[in-house]
Amino acid sequence: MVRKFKYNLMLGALLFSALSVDAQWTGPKKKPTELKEVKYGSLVFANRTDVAMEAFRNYGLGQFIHWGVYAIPGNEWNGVSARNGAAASEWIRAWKGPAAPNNWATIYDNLYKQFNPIYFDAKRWAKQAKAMGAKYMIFTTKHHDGFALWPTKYSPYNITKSPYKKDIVKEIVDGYNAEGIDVFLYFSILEWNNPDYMSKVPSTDEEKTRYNKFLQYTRNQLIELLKNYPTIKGFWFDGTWDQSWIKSHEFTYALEKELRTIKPDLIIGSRFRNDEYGKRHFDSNGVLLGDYEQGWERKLPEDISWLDGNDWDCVMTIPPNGWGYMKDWSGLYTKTTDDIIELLMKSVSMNGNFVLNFGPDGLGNMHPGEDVIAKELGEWMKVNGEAVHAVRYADFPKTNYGYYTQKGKTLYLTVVNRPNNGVIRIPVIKNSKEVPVNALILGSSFTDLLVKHADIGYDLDKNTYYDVIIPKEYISNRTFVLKMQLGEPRVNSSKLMDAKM
Ligand code: JFZ
Repeated sequence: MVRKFKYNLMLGALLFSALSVDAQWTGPKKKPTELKEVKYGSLVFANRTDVAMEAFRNYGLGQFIHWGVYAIPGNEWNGVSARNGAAASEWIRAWKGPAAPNNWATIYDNLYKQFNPIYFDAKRWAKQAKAMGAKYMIFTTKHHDGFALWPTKYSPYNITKSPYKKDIVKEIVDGYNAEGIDVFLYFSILEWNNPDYMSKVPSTDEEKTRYNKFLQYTRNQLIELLKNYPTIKGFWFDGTWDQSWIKSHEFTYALEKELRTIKPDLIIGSRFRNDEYGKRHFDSNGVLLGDYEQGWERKLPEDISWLDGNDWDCVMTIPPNGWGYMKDWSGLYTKTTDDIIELLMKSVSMNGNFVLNFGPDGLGNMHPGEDVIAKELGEWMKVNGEAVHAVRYADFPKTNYGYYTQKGKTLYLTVVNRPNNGVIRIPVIKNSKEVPVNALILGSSFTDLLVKHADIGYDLDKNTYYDVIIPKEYISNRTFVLKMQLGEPRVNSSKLMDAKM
């Protein structure tokens, strides 16, 4: 028993270290020292400039929803928590360790017979997402457990066999589209309970036949999704790290090509496939494999230079790591609305989309903690959304006050750290033709702040400084946004100072 438990812990450690190997793609990039011939590399090659991709760049904020039969247990079973035995709440089928029920996988694989989310109303979720300021959403059509939330022709393990019966993916797509929100479909390649699936490279003839069947099944389902839901904007792939898939580079290359032929403006992230050397996310020459970097999961780049000009998204949980419904949030650090706002602004300030995850329960309601965050974030977005949507990186030196974003001649500074002296001192790069000329605080009556050239001269890099004065009377209890217009510099200081202040 003890030995078995240790073994399971080891398995868990192995799993986590495998995942942290995955996470290597999310640091600054190391350029390959020599170029290789890559046959199964990128199918995109240049940053796309079509309408769909431009829309992607303008989203700013998105919503992720992880929903499936794992919502029924909500990370526990008969009052016993799976916290120490499962990698995450939506991973509960893989629950190991002494607390896991006997025959747990069998129990889990029968949960669909109880899946009946009587309170599910896609329109209500979509309205909430819209009020929160989300411009796109990503929905789990099928997670690692293999249960399809749409009536797929290619597997009996789907929503029509549940008491709910109706096509949830269709309800989501229609409900969100009606609110003007674009929909992306999350799709896990790997399946835990599919007899044709295997994680290792198939070696015997029998295995090869079986795995080929699995590959065809995957292709059929993806084409089916594109046909059933023609308004979707893209796929968000997952579960692509197993050797079986990695060694299928010829197949996955052809499949990506086929999907892009069916829908030329389809958006696919870098988590779909790898090149013939097994390099994932980026090929062996460092070229992005897809339309955007899809590796920023629960973490953010530190600097825009880490991104090499690529588009990207950051997907983020509210609890530490739980994507599906987690009934019990106690004893965990769950992110606050302020945390979320900061992560959002850090993302958009580096041209990324921030996608906040929700894990609704088995009846179709969001977790009460998620409802609170959606409401508070929505209130903030209502006032400050213009600093989030359709903005770009602003080429101003990094500042400790917060995060810049820019839209044409408008510069936004989301102030996370309000200075005690009321002076927001903005460094402007040497010879810049664009400096702040006026400023207001979004959502306040302070519409004409004092903006002046800081009379401290140039620093040794010949940068100069502009001061925006925040009135003492302005009471802020949350991050606020300075909106500034950029214009020609009117002053020319000749002073020189020693140190940056
Ligand atoms: C995957 C899933 O296993 C998880 O359940 C959830 O759906 C999430 C969005 O995606 O988890 C991962 C995948 C990749 C990494 C970490 C967790 N990674 O690259 O570090």
